[in-house]
Amino acid sequence: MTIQWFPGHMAKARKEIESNLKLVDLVIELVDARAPIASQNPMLQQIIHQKQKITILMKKDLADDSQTLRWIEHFEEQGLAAIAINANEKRDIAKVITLVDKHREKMQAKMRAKGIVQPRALRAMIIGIPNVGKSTLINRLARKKITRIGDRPGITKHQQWIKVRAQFELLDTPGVLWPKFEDQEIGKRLAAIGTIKDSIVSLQDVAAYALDFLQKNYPELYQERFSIDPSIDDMWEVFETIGKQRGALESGGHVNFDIVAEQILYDLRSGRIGKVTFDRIEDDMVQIT
Ligand SMILES: Nc1nc2c(ncn2[C@@H]2O[C@H](COP(=O)(O)OP(=O)(O)O)[C@@H](O)[C@H]2O)c(=O)[nH]1
Ligand SMILES: [Mg+2]
Repeated sequence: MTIQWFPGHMAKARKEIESNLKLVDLVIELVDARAPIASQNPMLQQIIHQKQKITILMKKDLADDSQTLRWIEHFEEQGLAAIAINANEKRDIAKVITLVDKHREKMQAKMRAKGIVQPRALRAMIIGIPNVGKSTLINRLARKKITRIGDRPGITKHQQWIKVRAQFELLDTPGVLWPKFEDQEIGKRLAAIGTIKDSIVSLQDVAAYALDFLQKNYPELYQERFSIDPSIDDMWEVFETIGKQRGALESGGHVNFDIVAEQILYDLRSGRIGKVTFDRIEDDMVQIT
């Protein structure tokens, strides 16, 4: 699904989340481990105010492990609770539950201190930009496919609580917020990892950006996948070579650059090139919001 973010749409998304926030004790913010800063919503902190938050770096199976480790450290140094997961790994889902449990214990201890003998369960909601893995994580936490009444057209959506554990309840609908699309560089990173739909950015531009990034940051992975010397930085030549290697030709024997771009991005997004992180911890343009 491609979501177009118009000002009215953004205001509505924000309002919806603000009303749901009143129902929860904890916000679970999802970001993409391949771009943990670019994939944050630029206004999340303003929207959630002082609400407790944990951050989950999703798709760690596709991200550069050494960068992921450093990002987690960086978040923790800022006093932010963060973990990285692959939503398809059971033990990673267990880690999410353990982290939420820590917050629940704190919350319930406070309630007990106020004289509440049997504190209620912790309530949480998941928030993130499109494609970050919100539905996947909700389904994994629910342990079975949830069929929501609201998924059928013409039927009013009823919000429901999923009982993840006796003491951990999760809102079944995630908060969907917009990505940072004003900044060109961030836009390219989000497009490279497949978060921003190809229709808004030229496929060839994104693929060229990705190749250039790989040449500079992951020359071995680049050479391994494309069998081209990473020092050849003429993108026309690189596209030509890859196109010929793979037979991405059109009538007349010319290389079809759109097909080449598609193949490069497919290789990248599916992890066939290797584990790659676009937001570099040493990169000082990235700012935690
Ligand atoms: N490799 C990998 N893919 C994931 C992970 N989590 C989600 N995905 C995939 O990311 C895509 C978007 O996920 P989805 O849950 O629909 O995102 P949503 O738009 O935030 O609800 C789907 O193809 C998922 O299978 C993960 O941890 N690792
Ligand atoms: Mg979804």
